[in-house]
Parts: sequence; structure tokens; C-alpha cells
Amino acid sequence: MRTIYSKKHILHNSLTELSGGKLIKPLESPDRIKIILKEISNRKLGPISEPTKQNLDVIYKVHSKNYVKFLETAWHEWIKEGFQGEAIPTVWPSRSMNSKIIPVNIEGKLGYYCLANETSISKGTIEGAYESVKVVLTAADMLHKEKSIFALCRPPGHHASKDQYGGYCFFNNIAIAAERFIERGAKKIFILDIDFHHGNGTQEIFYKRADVFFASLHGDPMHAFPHFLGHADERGAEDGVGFNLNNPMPSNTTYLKWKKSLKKVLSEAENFKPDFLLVSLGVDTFENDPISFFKLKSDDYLDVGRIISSLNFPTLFVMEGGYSMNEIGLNTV
Ligand code: 7XA
Ligand code: ZN
Repeated sequence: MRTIYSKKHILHNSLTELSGGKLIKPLESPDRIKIILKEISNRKLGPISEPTKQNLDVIYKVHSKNYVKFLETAWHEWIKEGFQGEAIPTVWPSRSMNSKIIPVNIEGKLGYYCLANETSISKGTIEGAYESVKVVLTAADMLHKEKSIFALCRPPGHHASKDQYGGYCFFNNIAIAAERFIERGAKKIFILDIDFHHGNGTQEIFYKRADVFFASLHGDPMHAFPHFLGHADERGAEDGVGFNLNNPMPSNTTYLKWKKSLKKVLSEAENFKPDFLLVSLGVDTFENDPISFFKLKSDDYLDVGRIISSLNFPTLFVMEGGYSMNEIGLNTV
């Protein structure tokens, strides 16, 4: 399997993550990708190529103009205000306030466009985020030549909604790829999200649509990030009713139980008959992942790969989360 990878992911290299009331070194680090890349070459998974030149206008099919502009200017505006640390919001348009008016001041804007503040914005964040989009678009363009392809994206994307960042995500890479396929003539896309965390952004973006089916297996949001979306009764709206499928699962879910949900979801994919299968691949379902509570083991990922591959859909794998540094390479490959 070919991998698309950009060494410029390093441009996004924040030093802080707000976690447990402390500023820690971010779990979503450049080292994750370094380790995965090393394992890909050691195990000779296939060729590794850099992204090609891409027209990025397709981003606007997923994200609002205001949001993209905000991401482009946030760091500069933050620095201009005289702040010393990385950009982290401290105030939000809460349920008791007017959530429609976008403030001019950068602290207000951060609150408006941010859904979770573990994710700091720093110098180079926007450039790194654009690079991740180039990776996924290059992979999408090359998929017709291969049965499956791996977009080694960093930063990840599935939490980014139409106009909010958080959960380490800025642009929703997989949603942008789905729009690129549709732009090029695809009629039906199936997105399978197997990251431990619910892909709230991807769900929100396609919630009212019947041409993009979103299905997710994830930690129950009553107990797991992102907490405010991902329940089983969220089945889509308007034209999209029946095209959103959530499988929240409890703490200590083992592969045996997880696999049952996977098979259920994949039978939906077979009925849907998509032109392309897009997989949000997170390996934070691993038993030793530091921020998750499922119990998958390294060998299980090989079986997951076999099951997905047996469907015979042209498949684009897009990297999302996974933070157990000792096994992230092995589990991903
Ligand atoms: O798939 N998403 C992730 O892996 C990021 C989750 C961020 C959790 C932050 C909890 N404070
Ligand atoms: Zn995750």
C-alpha cells in the first residue's frame, strides 16, 4: 500500500496542551508520525511519496470562509495582542449568551471558533494544517491507481467541524477528501471512523446528506471526549436521515465486542454500495493508549485490516489519533 506523507507536518509543533489543569507537552506530537513512518519503511508496506501541488479550494466545501480566515490570522493576532504563550481560549459563547455574534478581539474569536481547548495554536499551525490537507488530497487523487492508499495526515481532522477546531484537529481532512471524490464524479462515499473518539466534526459536516454515510465506533461520549456528540440516537437529519450510524461502547471494550460493531457497520457499507470507502484510522483503541479506554491488542489491528480489505472497495485510510508511542507504528502498519 502506498503512503502519502509530508515532512512539513512538523510546521505544526505546539509546545503546550492544557490537560488536567496543567500545561503539558502535547500528546499529538511530530514524533507520532516519525515512528509510524519508520515502521512503514521497516516493514516495507509500500512506496512513500510526498504530496503533489493541490488546488485547495475544496476546503471551502467543508469549512466556512470566516473559519479559514480565522485559522490563517489567529497566531498573528494573538502575538499582536502581546501574549507570551501559545493561543488558548478562556471564554466561550456559552448557552446563556449570544452565540451568533463573532467578536473582533482574538480572545473572543478563539472562544467562538474553538470546541475544546487542549489544542493550542502556535506559529506554523496553519501551515502544518494545510500540509495535512495536501496529503489527503494527493492520496485521494492517487487512489484510482491503487486498491487502497494511506494518507499519513498530521494534524488529524475528524473533530474539526464546519467552523470549529479542537481535539488536535483544524481542517477535517477526511471530509475534504470526500468532497474531492464527489467533485470528481463519485456519487456515494462511506466514511468509517474507527478512532477511539467520536468524529463529531465529520458527523456534523455530513449530517443532512444522503450521499456521504458516516459510521463510527467509539468510546461512549457520556464518559469520553468529545462528550457532546456521538450518541446512538443521532441518525441524521433531513435528506441524511438513516445515513449516520453511531456505535458508542463502554469502558474496557475488548476486540471481540468491538469487532461485532465493526461487522454491523460494514454490513451497512455493503448495502450502501459506496464508490469509495474512507477510513478515519485512529489507533487509540489500543489497550495501552494513555487517553482512551478500549482494550484492543496489536494483533487485532491486522484482523481489522483484513476485514476492511475483504470488502473490496477502493479504500482511503486517513490517520487520526493514537498516542501509545511504543506501539503506534506497529498498530498503524
Ligand atoms: O480522535 N481524537 C483524539 O485522539 C483527540 C482527543 C483529544 C482528547 C483531549 C482530552 N482532554
Ligand atoms: Zn482519537
